[in-house]
Amino acid sequence: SMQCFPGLVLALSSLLGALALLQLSLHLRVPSRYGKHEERLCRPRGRLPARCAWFLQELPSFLVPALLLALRSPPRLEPLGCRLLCCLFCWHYFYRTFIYPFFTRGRPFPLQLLFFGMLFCIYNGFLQGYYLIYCAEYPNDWCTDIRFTSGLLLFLLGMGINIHSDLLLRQLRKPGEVTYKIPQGGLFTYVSGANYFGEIVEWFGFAIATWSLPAFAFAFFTLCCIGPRAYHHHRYYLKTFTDYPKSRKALIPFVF
Ligand code: NDX
Repeated sequence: SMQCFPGLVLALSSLLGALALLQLSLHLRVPSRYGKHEERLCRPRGRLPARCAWFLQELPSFLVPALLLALRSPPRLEPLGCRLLCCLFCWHYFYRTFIYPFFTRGRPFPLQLLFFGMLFCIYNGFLQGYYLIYCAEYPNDWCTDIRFTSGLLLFLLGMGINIHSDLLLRQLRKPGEVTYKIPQGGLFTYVSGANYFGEIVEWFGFAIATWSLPAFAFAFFTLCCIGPRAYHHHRYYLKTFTDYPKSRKALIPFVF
């Protein structure tokens, strides 16, 4: 049966950090080509409806850690922190896999990115799940540690912002519509990338709560991946809408 190999965790986390830097260097200037940054009507056949695409892409991030948690024998009962944290991760991806895709009104998603996105989700789902189920050691009172409680609070706050902002974006369109409008309300009052801001806060909260290398590597990846994307969205809005709110920032309210 499986056991903890600390070297494997270190290697996979380092590679995740390296992928973050690669992602940053590839997409700081040019955005990832999906959604509003995909050239219109190019490769019409190489796409899948947004619903299927997001479902398939994010499913492994839910399934892999959920299976690791369920199948570990003997089941890991101590300490509580490990299971709780693994459940938090799965909870986010339950939303992203089983709820978000069924309501999205997004444009068809490029197959090629879907393929890499799935690989990424398998990789990260395995790393986070494997670490928490097989490697992590927490004192039995971790749930009352300031890192756990403040991290959990940030996680919940970020998740709330992320889900609320996803909802506001979805309401900009009627079913079947694919046009872009100026997002309004919630944190969009302050930033163009409100959903991304929420997601970044969420994963840094998770990293603080787990206090682990894999979780910090993933938070860093998230920052490198969707941080620049928020900036590209912001530039797109400024270019497209002459009446775009002048005081709105790209990612961080009042700052950047
Ligand atoms: N999926 C994370 N790199 C990514 C997919 C692509 O979950 O190989 C990262 C994620 C993957 C990427 C993933 C990782 C890196 C990959 C990349 C492909 C290549 C790359 C694998 C896994 C790679 C190397 C080589 C380095 C390994 O039509 P539409 O779709 O634009 O409609 C949109 C709509 N909308 C509007 N509607 C009306 N008016 C407007 N003004 C609108 N603006 C937007 O709202 C969508 O339907 C919806 C949301 O759009 P958008 O663009 O704001 O968000 P989106 O980027 O689609 O993300 C959706 C949610 C969001 O909450 C975000 O926080 C979360 O997913 N997310 C997204 C990306 C990554 C991630 C989280 C994370 O890293 N944690």
